[in-house]
Amino acid sequence: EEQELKEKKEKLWKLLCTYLPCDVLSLQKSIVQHVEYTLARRRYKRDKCSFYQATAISVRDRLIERWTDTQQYLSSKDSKRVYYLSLEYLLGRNLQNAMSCLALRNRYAAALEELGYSLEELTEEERDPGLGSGGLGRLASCFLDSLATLNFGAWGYGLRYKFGLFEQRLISKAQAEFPDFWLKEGYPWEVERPDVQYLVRMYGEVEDRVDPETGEVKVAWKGGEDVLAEGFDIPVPGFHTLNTNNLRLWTSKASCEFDLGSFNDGQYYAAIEEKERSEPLTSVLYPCDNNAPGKELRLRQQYFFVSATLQDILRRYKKSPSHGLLDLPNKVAIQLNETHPAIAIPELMRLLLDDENLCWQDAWHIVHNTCAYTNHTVMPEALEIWPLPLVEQILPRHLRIIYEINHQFLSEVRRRWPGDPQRVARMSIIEESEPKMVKMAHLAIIGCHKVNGVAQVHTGLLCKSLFRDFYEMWPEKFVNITNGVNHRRWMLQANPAMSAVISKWLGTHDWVHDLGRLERLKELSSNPEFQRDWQEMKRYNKRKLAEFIERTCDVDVDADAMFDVHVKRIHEYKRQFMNILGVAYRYLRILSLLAEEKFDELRQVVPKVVIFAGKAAPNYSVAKDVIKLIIAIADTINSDTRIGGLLKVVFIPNYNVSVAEVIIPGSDLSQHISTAGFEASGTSNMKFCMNGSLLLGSRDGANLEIEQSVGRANIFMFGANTKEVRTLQTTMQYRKPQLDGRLAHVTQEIRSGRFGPTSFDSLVDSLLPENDRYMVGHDFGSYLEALEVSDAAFRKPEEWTAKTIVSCASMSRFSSDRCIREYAEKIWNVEPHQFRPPNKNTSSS
Ligand code: GL2
Repeated sequence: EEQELKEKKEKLWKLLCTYLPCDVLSLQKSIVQHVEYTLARRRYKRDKCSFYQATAISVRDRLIERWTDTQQYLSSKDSKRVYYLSLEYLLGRNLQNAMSCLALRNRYAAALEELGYSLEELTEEERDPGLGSGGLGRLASCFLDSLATLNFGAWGYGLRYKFGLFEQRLISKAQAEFPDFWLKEGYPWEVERPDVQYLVRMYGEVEDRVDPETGEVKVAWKGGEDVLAEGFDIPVPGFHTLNTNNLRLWTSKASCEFDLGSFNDGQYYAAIEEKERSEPLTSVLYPCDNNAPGKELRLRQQYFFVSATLQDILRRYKKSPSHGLLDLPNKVAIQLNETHPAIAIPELMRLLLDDENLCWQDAWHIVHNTCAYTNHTVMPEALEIWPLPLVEQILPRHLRIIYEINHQFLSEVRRRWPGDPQRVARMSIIEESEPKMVKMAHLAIIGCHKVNGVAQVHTGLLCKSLFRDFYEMWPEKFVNITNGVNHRRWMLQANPAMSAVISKWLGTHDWVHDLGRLERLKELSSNPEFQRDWQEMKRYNKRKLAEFIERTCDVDVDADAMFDVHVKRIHEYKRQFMNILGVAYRYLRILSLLAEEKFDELRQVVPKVVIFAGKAAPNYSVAKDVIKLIIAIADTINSDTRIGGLLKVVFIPNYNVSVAEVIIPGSDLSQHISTAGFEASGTSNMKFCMNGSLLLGSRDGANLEIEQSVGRANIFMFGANTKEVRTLQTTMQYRKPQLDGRLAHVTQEIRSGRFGPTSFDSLVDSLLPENDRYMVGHDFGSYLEALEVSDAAFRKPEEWTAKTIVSCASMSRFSSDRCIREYAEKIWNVEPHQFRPPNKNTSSS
């Protein structure tokens, strides 16, 4: 009997150990069942939202099995894990990505078709989780995708902001912000983990305690407030591999340890209110891009995030009985995405010293060899510094640790450079200002074994100027890893038409795994038939974008015009202002050609649609003025019937990942025109090139490396380089060059009310040489010339098409796969481990 029972059990387990079936009928069943049982909706009611959610949950079911298996497999391998700590992620929509990863896209599309839905329409139901403000957050998401695809055991950690980056609407010709409650309909991709909770303490005071036995002084952190962190997990699938990683996002909850004393005093409501105070901690994402807001809540968010994450990492690590803490750096790599999570350095020290009772040297060895820091900006206003009194108030124990780190570090500096007090002051973590400030970048550099910049020129600036003292001290600590993007999202998913053409002409899909395979397209770049396919594909994408523009901006644009795109956060250094001034110049020139009846020259004008999109931080008034100016100029131009279809200008509202997926494939030319030395890398430049759009770029960030890859003939570069900008910044103060005549004319027209009643005085005044920090005046002439060169190139369709093909085919270096391999080798020292189940049915892939 016992034997029989055992056999029965084994049979049952075998049955249960099979992956969920993935034939079309089973997918349909699972969708309909989720509509009925998970969502409790009527299955016959046609309701896109429910069907989207049910489909998402059905896909998630299939991810979960791989996800739990991957985690178990990696634990059994005892392989080193990577933890990516980022306060921001811009995941984009997940439905199509997950289906493609599972290789089930076609089957789901067929299943839905028979149920009366198209995959495309359901895709539109998904809201973007806007948990980031710009390129840094999107980069983190590309990294998660590549980590899973390349079979690295890696977890992302972040915060589950209740309100993501605000929704931008254009009201009264200006930006208006609305809360983005992305969780309104629930987020079907996440799994709540009520069993994963940690207490995070803030405030309180520290006390020195002498151990009566050893005489050793121990620091105790007492009092303060506890907040509860609870995890929500989102599976991160790899593409065509079973490996599925995890993104764990923390939400703050009231800690359940109520003050019983207050209850008994009849203070029931007061006690609950007090505890509820912790709820707002993860309510909102700070919307500033490349700017450190310096708010108390932000520091609390950062610490809350870091503390919960490190407790979670240590708990997982300690689960294995063979793991001694000193071995942590061999099993765990922690990557700090910017300094936002840099408080991890003293927090990990605290956990090791106070909770694990390690000595300082051991704790420091562990922290230093486990953590690494990526810098994403050299802009002073983006470098995080915290008022020391604030740190002392919220994190008194950490301040003590920071003092000790600084003390030991500065002793080393003094030993290396005796008699150089200025150097000591420059390198200190504490800035001796009033009030004193804590420099998070210094803390991160000192506490980490590697520091990396995100493009060659950017890393060069870190070593030569921003962190020069540190580079002199530890040259081997600094490495460059140029950014990359996930080409599977930005080509395969966003541009299926192009992917089909590429696969057809290469005769294989293998480029999806290895972007280097695209190189073979270069030989075909002048083949007339290939060119025809390519041009048709571009026109198709442009028509889709034109429809989108009609829907969102109510402007009718001609898909045969050149689509010239400038989309990114609105920032002075990104110089959308320069672009719109150039647009105004083009308009005025067309008008003067018309007035002078120069019809031959008019025929030479390339019809153009200039497309802007991007959000301005709500309190960044200059950036909001730039949006107003763009809208004012667009209105004037679009309603001027004299110029016919020669020029149109649109500002597409609420730029986000999904909007980018429509805009980028439909562009001919894209602008990346930051002042040299300000854009650390830029990543949309890579996405545009991958989609057969040519770059018009300044000599900044990754533009320079893109130029090397695509060749000078296939990119339009202009303006001062970083070195020249540096010199100009000092000389312009007293040399005051004359404003370019064309620029002077445009600004005069703006002031005179040609583009509406607002004179935009403060914007226009910013062009005066003494104010022109971003060199708009200096670069304007060469900018216009680059535009002319691009116009001339566009007039020759075959040559233009060949350029776009070569440019796309040269992008292999800019895949996030390459980038992740470099991190793995240069910083993390990790190997991939691919999970292959021994006895599961894996027919789905
Ligand atoms: C940024 C840089 O500005 C941008 O140039 C870079 O491409 C990304 C990713 O490395 O990081 N830094 C930053 O704070 N934001 C960025 O986009 N928000």
